[in-house]
Amino acid sequence: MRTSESAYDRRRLRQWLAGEARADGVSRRDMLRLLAAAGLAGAAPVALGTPAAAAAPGIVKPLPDDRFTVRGTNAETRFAALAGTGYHTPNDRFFVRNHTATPTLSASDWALTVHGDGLTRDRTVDFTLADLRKLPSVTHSAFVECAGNGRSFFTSQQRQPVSGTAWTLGAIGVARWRGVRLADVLGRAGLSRRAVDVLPRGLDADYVTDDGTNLGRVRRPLPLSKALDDVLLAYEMNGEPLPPDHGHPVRVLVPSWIGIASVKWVGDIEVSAEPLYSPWNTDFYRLFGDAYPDEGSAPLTRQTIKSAWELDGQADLRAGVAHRLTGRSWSGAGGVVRVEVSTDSGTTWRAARLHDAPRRDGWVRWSTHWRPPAPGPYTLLARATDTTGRTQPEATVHNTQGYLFDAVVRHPVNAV
Ligand SMILES: Nc1nc2c(c(=O)[nH]1)N[C@H]1C(S)=C(S)[C@@H](COP(=O)(O)O)O[C@H]1N2
Ligand SMILES: [Mo]
Repeated sequence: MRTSESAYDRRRLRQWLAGEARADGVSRRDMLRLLAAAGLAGAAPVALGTPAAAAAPGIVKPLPDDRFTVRGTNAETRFAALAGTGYHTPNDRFFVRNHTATPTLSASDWALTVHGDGLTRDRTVDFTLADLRKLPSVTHSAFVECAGNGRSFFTSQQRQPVSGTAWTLGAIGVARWRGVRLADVLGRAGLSRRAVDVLPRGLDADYVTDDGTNLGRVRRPLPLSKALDDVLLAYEMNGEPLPPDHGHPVRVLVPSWIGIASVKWVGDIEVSAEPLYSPWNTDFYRLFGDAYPDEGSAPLTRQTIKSAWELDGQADLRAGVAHRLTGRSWSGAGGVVRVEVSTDSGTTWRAARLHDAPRRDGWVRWSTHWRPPAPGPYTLLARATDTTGRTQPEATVHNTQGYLFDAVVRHPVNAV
């Protein structure tokens, strides 16, 4: 289709402008001519000649190699960089998942528009940041975790193909969020008894898929019951104004649900008397595959259960010496009450020591001691159980987009 082709082309050109596309063998003059033809003239290319791996395109904060692994427009936290950092993930180590790029928004110009036929008299109400700050504030510790966190293990452990960003386990962070209850804002806007769905939408650029389809701005409907329960409009993260990459000035924060629900840079919220659909609760964020119906599972909500060692893969550990090894486990269904670890590929298991009380929206830190008996390769395993009795299985049932990986991850290390 012509329109989608030209949208794709414009997107690529914009990527080139941002220094994120390679144009090997094409002269700068030719690129500028293409830009002019696409109506993008006047925009100045940045950082021409920067090595591709230096940064994730569109992410504002620094992404040093020892803290992040850059994956396309996203940055994954390295678990090894969390060792000793405390319960909350520092903002400078918190993973970033961007469909496009972090927009530059000014807090003083920002306003949230609440609208739709789920409001009394179908009105439209605007809230500035100052308006939100006048409402009672709430502080809540909660993880944000991408639905695709752990996706790469479908391939590396289960030999199954999946589409999407090949995260290991670092597409999660826990922060102390401060903001206002969405329920309070909807109440002030005038919620009608007919309201059923709430659709927050980001102010970042339209998302254009790899095949050139423009899906519009990131938006995902939330059932009213969840919206009125524990959802926040957050303006602070770990005691600081929300950083640009995490939704400045205001994001939605949906505790215990998959990350896509927590829309960043929220600009408007539609309140609807009918159920709403967007690509993010139809084509994406359902389970598709042999084990699921053709239309996919119901839209995904709660996160699943996982564990991670605070060690790089293939980390070197000295043989014959006792090491204190640490990690974290979490579950969207209930707090983690038990973590078992194995240092011999799963032959024997023992309990890890837990350092936090179980909390559904957060994680528990744990530790264990291990003396690698002799030099050579070893596989470390960790398996969590939550308050609902759910435990990590040996394998996750396959789904084509690689969501909700919950199986025990095999973590290779080398005793040296
Ligand atoms: N507006 C907007 N909101 C968004 C996204 C986005 O690209 N644009 N990504 C979503 C996804 S898929 C995830 S996992 C989380 C990531 O939040 P973080 O970047 O603050 O870690 O934000 C969600 N909210
Ligand atoms: Mo995500």
